[in-house]
Amino acid sequence: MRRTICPGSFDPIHLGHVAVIRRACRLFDEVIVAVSTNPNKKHRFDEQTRLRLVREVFADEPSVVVEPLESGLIADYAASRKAVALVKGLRNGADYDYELPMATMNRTLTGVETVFIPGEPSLLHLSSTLVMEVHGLDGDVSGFVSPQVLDAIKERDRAS
Ligand code: COD
Repeated sequence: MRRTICPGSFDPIHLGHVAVIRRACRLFDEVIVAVSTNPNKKHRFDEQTRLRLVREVFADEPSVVVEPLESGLIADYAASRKAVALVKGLRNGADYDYELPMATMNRTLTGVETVFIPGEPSLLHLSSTLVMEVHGLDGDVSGFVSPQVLDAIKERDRAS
């Protein structure tokens, strides 16, 4: 069983994330999508909502397991789950420059490899921040997120 971890804040998950995770499913037997919560950051969606949305989006993908990312080193988390690799999506050179030292550090710490998957060309412009900014300015984001996520974004509007 070859297991990998796709970590992210997924605040919220968008189609760029989904494309990378689906490709990871073709490379590994099990893909843990680990949803991170940074106590120093104000997330747009709480952890339970982000977990629920990722689970709903991948309800058709039996190899996906969704769980919260435990605090501490991601390399230790990967070791605790017996994952052979972390998967990171790359949008551009800036993502690569940010990720490369972490990949080397993680491999040095516990031997976990990092597999970089180049983002889907038509989705490289997507980030959760940009999706929410466009929505906040009344732009149509239905082409950038799954229907469940669009519903959650509209629900968040109603609650605010
Ligand atoms: N196309 C392809 N990939 C994309 C796209 C897109 N349009 N958008 C985002 N991605 C990728 C990102 O590059 C990232 O790999 C992943 O999807 C998740 O993205 P986000 O935005 O949800 O997640 P982030 O950027 O907030 O990252 C959260 C992490 C937990 C992954 C990050 O904080 C991290 O790596 N922390 C490591 C903590 C640690 O162990 N530190 C010590 C390191 S040595």
